[in-house]
Amino acid sequence: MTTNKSVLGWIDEMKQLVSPDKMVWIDGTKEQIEALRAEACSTGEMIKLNQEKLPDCYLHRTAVNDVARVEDRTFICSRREEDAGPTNHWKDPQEAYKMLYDIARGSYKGRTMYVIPYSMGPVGSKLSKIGVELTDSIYVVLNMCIMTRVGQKVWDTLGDSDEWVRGLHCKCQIDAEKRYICHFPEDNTIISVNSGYGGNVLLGKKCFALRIASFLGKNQGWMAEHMLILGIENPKGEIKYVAAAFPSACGKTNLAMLIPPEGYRKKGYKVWTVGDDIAWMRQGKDGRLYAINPENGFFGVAPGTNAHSNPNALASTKSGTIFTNVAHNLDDNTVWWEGLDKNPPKNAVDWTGEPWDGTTSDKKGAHPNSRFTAPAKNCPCVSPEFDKGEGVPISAIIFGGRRAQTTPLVYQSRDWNNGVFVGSIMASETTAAATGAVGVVRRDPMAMLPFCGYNMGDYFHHWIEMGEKLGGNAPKIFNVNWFRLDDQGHFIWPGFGDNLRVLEWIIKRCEDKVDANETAIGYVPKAEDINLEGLDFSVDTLKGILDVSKDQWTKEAEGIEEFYKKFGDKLPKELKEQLEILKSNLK
Ligand code: OXD
Ligand code: MN
Repeated sequence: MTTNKSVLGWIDEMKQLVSPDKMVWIDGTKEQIEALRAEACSTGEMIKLNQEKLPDCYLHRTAVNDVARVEDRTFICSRREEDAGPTNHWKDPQEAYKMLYDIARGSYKGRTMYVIPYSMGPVGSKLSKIGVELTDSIYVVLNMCIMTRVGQKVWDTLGDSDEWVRGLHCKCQIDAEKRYICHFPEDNTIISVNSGYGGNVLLGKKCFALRIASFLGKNQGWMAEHMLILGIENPKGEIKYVAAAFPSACGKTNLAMLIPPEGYRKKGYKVWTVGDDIAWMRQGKDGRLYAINPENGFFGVAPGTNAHSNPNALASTKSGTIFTNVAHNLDDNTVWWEGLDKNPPKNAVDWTGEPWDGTTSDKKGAHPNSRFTAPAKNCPCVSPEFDKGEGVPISAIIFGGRRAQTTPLVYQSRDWNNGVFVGSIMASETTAAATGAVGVVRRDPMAMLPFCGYNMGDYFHHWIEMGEKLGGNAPKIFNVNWFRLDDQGHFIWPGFGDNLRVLEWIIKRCEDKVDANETAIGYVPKAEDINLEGLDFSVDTLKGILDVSKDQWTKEAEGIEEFYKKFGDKLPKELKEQLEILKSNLK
């Protein structure tokens, strides 16, 4: 345990507030985890799955009103409203504490307080940070033990320091009307009440590793980003790393674990997964940008994950995994979700707990945002660098969204500031990862709209400043769009493993090995420079999705101008200039 006074003082204060019947210090040992699993199964909170087919795997169902992140109930409680900025919901911290303490007061009565010490990033790494989460949910404890590094080593590393993030989670009654996910960046504190859904309650993830960490990063000169990290190894054994930002449920996990197309595999190409959701990046001694994945597992979207789309993710879920809100196949006590295979179970229970016949029902068996929480070490292509903590040097930063039109398959920004502009204008059609309408185009700068813990105008400034600091060592910045549709509404680009063809072009550009066409928005590949070998895809079709339409981009520029107005004086002049350049290029 710990003798750290700031930790003990805060736990004591929270204990007085929530009045637990008992307290358990989580040490992350096998014995403790086993005992907690057994307890959760005895109360019905979790279901033990077929231990031969899925060893150490469990199923959990959330309340039906609690299945996704709740952006409209997520608040940044900075002292000044302006510091939360126009894209966040804000609450005055004094009022927020009062409201949350009123909700939390006495809410652990008859329950246990679990104290989870966790490290985001390998324990002890200079790039890592420590948090403590208090929760009354075994499900949260067991998920945190997969998603983060938990245990005594964390207390030992923390020592007497008071540099750690406080996180209080209270399930309360899962009352959607009193659900709040609040962040106090100036106090390193997170309070989440009335939810049991991962993105709202695994406080190390979105709340700490993105919202609080982005604020820390701005003040300390580093970056916390909603990015996967992957390494591409060429046949000579050289590995280049890229970090890529996509909005939620746009295929980050698939890209992070991509299987090279056969031709590439034969030549000796390999892909290594460092992270699938979050990157913390800092300038290294050699001046380059280094990234770690602060997480220790994958909280992936289940539907659509299958042996074709992501065999590595599927393999990662075969042991030690918690499934949330998927269908339960009663015949063999396993799990199923839409898109897993073409054999939905007949004798099953759907994600709401109702009997379900997948062969006849027109209802879904799994919720569209159902998840697996799987240990990273299970992943067949996990990077040997994963646990090292020094970080991997990033050659390219890639932005991407889900756009049926307008945005070409890939383009490169002209320079860093133009790349920041490209990130700032990212737009995507919404998905089921958050509550609200699905399929509506929304601007989601750097895929950080729901996750930036401070004023997004200041966040853009921070990006510009990082570029100045990195100078000639800065990664090159690109944008991709795997999601262009044809007239019948079908995806044109095959995606998945074939995305390596685009990554190869990106790496070649970083190495100055390939030319490009300059367009109004940046550099677009010459169609013949994307390797289509082994793919039934014509160069003409490729030209179609590399096209930059002046009409569409003129409309886009109007949309950007409108969006930029939100930021008022906070919009960096560098981005205003970039917009002017785009407009003049389109004339
Ligand atoms: C996630 C998300 O869970 O972005 O990663 O919603
Ligand atoms: Mn995410």
